[in-house]
Amino acid sequence: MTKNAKGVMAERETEIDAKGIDEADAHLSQHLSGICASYTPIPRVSASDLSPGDFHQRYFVTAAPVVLTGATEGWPARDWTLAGLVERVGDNEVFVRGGTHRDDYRRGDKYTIRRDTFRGYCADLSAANARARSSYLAVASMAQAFPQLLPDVPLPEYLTSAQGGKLHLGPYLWVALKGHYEFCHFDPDDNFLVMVRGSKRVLLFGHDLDGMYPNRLGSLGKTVQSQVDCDSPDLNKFPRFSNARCQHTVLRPGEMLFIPAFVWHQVSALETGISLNMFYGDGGESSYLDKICRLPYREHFLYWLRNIFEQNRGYDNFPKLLSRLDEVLYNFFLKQWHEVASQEQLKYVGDIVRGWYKPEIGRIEEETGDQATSKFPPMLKIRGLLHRDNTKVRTAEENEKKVQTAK
Ligand SMILES: O=C(O)CCC(=O)C(=O)O
Repeated sequence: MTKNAKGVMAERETEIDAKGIDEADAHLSQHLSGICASYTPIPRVSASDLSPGDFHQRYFVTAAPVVLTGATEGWPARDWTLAGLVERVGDNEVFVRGGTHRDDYRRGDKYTIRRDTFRGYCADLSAANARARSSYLAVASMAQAFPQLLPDVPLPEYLTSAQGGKLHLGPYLWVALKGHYEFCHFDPDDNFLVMVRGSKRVLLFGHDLDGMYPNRLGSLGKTVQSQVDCDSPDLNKFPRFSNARCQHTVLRPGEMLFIPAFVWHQVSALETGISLNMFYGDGGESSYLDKICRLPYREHFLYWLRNIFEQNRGYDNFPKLLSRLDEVLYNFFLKQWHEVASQEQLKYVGDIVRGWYKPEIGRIEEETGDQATSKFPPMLKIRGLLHRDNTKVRTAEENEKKVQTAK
């Protein structure tokens, strides 16, 4: 056996302590099972027993989450270790979230961001120091941050086959310290979450705006976050959380979880580890848009879209954005999901948006006579937690200086 292979084996052996993981999961799950209206395991199916066509019919079309075991056999990424990745891509620059131990992070309200090298971040993780406990290397675009690793991550057949879909974004890399709590949220895409090393506890809460208390409209971020801390829900503040229906699993190396679009999810790292994910949707020109305008997605899609409009409301170009709504929506759907919206879809969504902003639109028409002037319509922007207006990204030197000052 080569030295590197030995290293991989050693890491695998120490990582799989099934009893410890089950105990941690049981501890975290204890109160939830007594609180939620239902608490059931996410079904697990062996990929060798599930063709892409069957996955499509049984899970994708019905928006039913499933853990696919053995779905990543043969992926070079299955041999990754943190030490091995540091050797290969340690000098690559990454953006690391900070403040992840704080309550406002658990609500998805706020985090800082700093530049580091992958090596620097992993050194903190190995030391399990205070900075590691308040940091997360989350949603790192492999194409941008780790292009050398892209060949190690093939897209699953469930996505690439004729019955598969269209990749929206990713793959992304996530590296978490044991104990990290990722805020509960939903994404505007179907999603495969793949565990490479370590394990994560995943809680899903379906499509449920009422029981999950989304942050107020206009909250920053591409996702919609829940105010509920799923580890210790405050039922005095969030009583309807007791109506939530929870599905849970512990995702282990090599396993892949299908999280349907707009399904609430909360993820906690039971061990330090590496995971990947890819955001996608239905294949075809505009089938994804068709799907999310229908049940069970519609209410969440519209809440998400309204949240994005509200993020743009305070900006000078908001009236122009409303006055050229069809073009704005067309460009937005193309950018988000590579969807080419039809006239009918634009009318359907546009009428809903016009309903939200009727008074503003009335005023604009009075003031401007509804004349479009510039060649290009303004862009509907997702003003993320990372939004440049609000968050300063520190350079490695500034960061180092801050660390030195703090010592
Ligand atoms: O693994 C995590 O911490 C979160 C993953 C996630 O939110 C996602 O895959 O959408």
